[in-house]
Amino acid sequence: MRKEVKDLYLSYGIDVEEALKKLKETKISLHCWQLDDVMGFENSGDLSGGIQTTGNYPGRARNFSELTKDLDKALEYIPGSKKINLHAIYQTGKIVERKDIGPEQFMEWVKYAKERGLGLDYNPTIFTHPMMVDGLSLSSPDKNVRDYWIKHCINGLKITEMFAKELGQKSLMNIWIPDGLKDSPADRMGPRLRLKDSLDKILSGYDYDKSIMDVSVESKVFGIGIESYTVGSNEFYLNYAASRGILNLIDSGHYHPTEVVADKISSMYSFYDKLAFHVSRPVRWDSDHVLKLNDDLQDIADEIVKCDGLERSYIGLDFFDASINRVLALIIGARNMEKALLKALLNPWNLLKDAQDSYDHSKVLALQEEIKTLPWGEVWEEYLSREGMVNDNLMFKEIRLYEEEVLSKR
Ligand code: RNT
Ligand code: ZN
Repeated sequence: MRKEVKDLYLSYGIDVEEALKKLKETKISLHCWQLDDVMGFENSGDLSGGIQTTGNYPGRARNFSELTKDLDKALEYIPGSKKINLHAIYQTGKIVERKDIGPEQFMEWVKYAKERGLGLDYNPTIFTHPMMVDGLSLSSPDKNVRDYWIKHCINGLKITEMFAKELGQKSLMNIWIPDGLKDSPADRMGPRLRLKDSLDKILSGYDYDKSIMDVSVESKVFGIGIESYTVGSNEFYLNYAASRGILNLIDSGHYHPTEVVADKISSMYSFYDKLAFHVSRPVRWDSDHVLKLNDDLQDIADEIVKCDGLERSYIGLDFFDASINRVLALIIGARNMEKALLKALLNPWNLLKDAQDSYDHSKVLALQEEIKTLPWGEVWEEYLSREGMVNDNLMFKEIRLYEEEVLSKR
């Protein structure tokens, strides 16, 4: 990186070294499910629960060894501190019934993470399963169904706590359920009260160590085939999380297209100490396209940085595209998250804030536009080289090679 670049940023009051340090320390949780189209290792059949992968690109990882091989490849190109985000369906060894999945089913993952200095996060898998009767789980009118998934989640708390203990890194368990209705509900309240009760039973079902792990709930606006009513709506989970002292997870694909997701972050941090994210990219009905470095992503990164939220956020990614090289998709999405955070860390927020507070909106506009052309790309290249990683151009060529040599032979 040229000295002129550092000096230029310094003239805006920005210390490039400080920005690079913060970026390197910020943990990004890489979702393993981009690599196998959310299939997992249970052979549970086609994905269901209002989510869908489209495309049939060759080379999908079909088991633990292929998935970790692809993950290792992706890790070679994703700078900074990383965690891996797992779902219950990625249990290994002798496959057990979903409700019985416990810490033993994740020891291979712990070994994998330990060897690489990675953290792990966990998600109960409450979709693609026969006990999702009529598509319902924790909000089902059938007590057997609710109890089944309550047990699955209580075991999840134990798995998550084990991850945190074994790896010495904080861990998140996130609960997302697809429960909802295709057409106008006759009863909106009943399912919500049942969901509330089920969540209470989960949280009181195991006394997990709150100093090393967190639990979050993830709302959604609608799903495919679940267009008219989502039990776990935004208001439902916001209030649930606030009243129970747990986290609310913001999936950036789970709001109405005209809502500005980034605007929610400062509102949330006004009342919550910590926040969780699934950073994604919604397109039409789909909430899970690969992250692009677009304004939506930049706004989210800017707000996290401005709210001093880097250390108070669980930043997870959530997209799944089966129509392109899956390893490349994971790398590009993760690199874009890092790029957005870097750009956010290099922006002179204090100057902008001062201008706003002194009613100088002309200066706000001028400065906002001026900083867009600062040479952040050169800082990005520097970051990659310090991390021992090749640039985007070479990365693409090398992943192409991996595709020829490994993925296309599957
Ligand atoms: C679905 C939710 C959920 C899943 C993953 C697989 O709409 O975003 O987080 O994508 O858990
Ligand atoms: Zn999500």
